[in-house]
Amino acid sequence: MSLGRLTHLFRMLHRKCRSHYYYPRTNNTKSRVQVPDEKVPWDTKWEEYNPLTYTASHIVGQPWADPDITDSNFHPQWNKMDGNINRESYMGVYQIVDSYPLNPLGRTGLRGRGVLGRWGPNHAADPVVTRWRRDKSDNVEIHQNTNKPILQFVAIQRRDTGEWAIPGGMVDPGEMVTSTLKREFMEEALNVLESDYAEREKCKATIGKFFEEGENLYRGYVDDPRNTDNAWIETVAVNFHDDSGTSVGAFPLCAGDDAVNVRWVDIGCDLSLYASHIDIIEKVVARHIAHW
Ligand code: RP5
Repeated sequence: MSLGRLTHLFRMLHRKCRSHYYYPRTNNTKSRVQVPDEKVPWDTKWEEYNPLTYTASHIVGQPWADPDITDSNFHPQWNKMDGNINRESYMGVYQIVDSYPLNPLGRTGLRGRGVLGRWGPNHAADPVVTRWRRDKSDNVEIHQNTNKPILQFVAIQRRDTGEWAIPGGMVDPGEMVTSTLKREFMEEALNVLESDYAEREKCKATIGKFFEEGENLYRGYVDDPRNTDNAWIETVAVNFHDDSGTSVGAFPLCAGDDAVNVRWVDIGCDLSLYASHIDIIEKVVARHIAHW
């Protein structure tokens, strides 16, 4: 087996959602069954597997969340568009077992929905906004070890875990992914929610134009710590690159909404990021032949 294929399989095992004993946002009260690598695939028999079922009480009844699977008025259309809710997975057709959708990457050590709104795939969008790192004379900086230019991306620090991340967010029902990408970037990295009408309109116009030229980087599963056996996050990640650094690259950043900090971060292989965002960042590096 090639090294590339081995690396791919290793990553496909989803780790972040198994690596914490306690499920996020539960004050260490809801624990996961620890799932060893070899027991992750559903087709590996594990008869004693009987994890906790947990759905956070604060999501019950929210307009953005599904009802309980046992609700007699809930008739989800799995693996397809369900009205304006996208229940299709980028990972292919997922199984439904005893009425519950099964995580396509395998066991996570927790049943239920956790804090996720949807059973099955929860669709997100991640804008990867990049520019070159430049010195005081405005020359692109080259890394002395790799002899490649250093790429930077706009990263936010998440309020929930404190980790640095791509400023992504969930796709609202009926919303185009292109709109989610713009909305999330403007809310989390430019704080438009707290700007006045005139500023917001100006920002929308500039971002709208800049976001016309996106390059698809990735669509698929995110190894998010909130994933469960029956609910998981998938994303579409798109790169918006400011080559000259004069448009969005020169914009003043300001953290908003779910972000407590925002900044341009130098990209390198030693970055530590939320969920599996480092895998998305690695793809943008390959696209621009940048330092890694
Ligand atoms: C990640 O969580 C996605 O890649 C996206 O960045 C983010 C969406 O969740 P929220 O930031 O809305 O909590 O899995």
